[in-house]
Amino acid sequence: MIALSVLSIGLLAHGLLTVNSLTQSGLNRERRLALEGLRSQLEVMRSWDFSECFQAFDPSTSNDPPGAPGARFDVLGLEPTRPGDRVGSIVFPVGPDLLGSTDPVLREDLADPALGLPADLDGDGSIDNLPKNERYVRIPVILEAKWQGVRGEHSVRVATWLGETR
Ligand SMILES: [Ca+2]
Ligand SMILES: [Ca+2]
Repeated sequence: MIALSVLSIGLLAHGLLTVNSLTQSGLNRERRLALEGLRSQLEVMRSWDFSECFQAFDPSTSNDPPGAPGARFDVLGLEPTRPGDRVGSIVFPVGPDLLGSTDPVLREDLADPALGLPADLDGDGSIDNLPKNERYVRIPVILEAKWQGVRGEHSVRVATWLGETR
């Protein structure tokens, strides 16, 4: 009888373990899809004319070059956390324009360690508070995927730098 109980507990534990590892493998699969989605979005961004990269992928539509994809993107195989939303987001270091425009502008003087700032983005050797939208030689960027997965909401993010490649 004692042996049977132990066996039952053993089977139960095994059953839980199987469910857990199935869930875990589902989560691992989702993470792989998310990272693959971020990698391919980064390729899309790197294929753009670098001088228009910020304008094409920032959240503002008022500065868009023709065909600008914007700051949100889909990730193949993953569902957004809210219906009608998109899984992927692009985050640049933007802040208020001290010269007066209403759209947030690319800034190099922000205290944002996650993006590696402050840092000289226009290559003039100093860090100031002027907009760098029109003149930059490198930009830090964070790509994030946030999705509704097997265990609820999940997200992964990668931080990298974009620069002139030619
Ligand atoms: Ca734009
Ligand atoms: Ca500078």
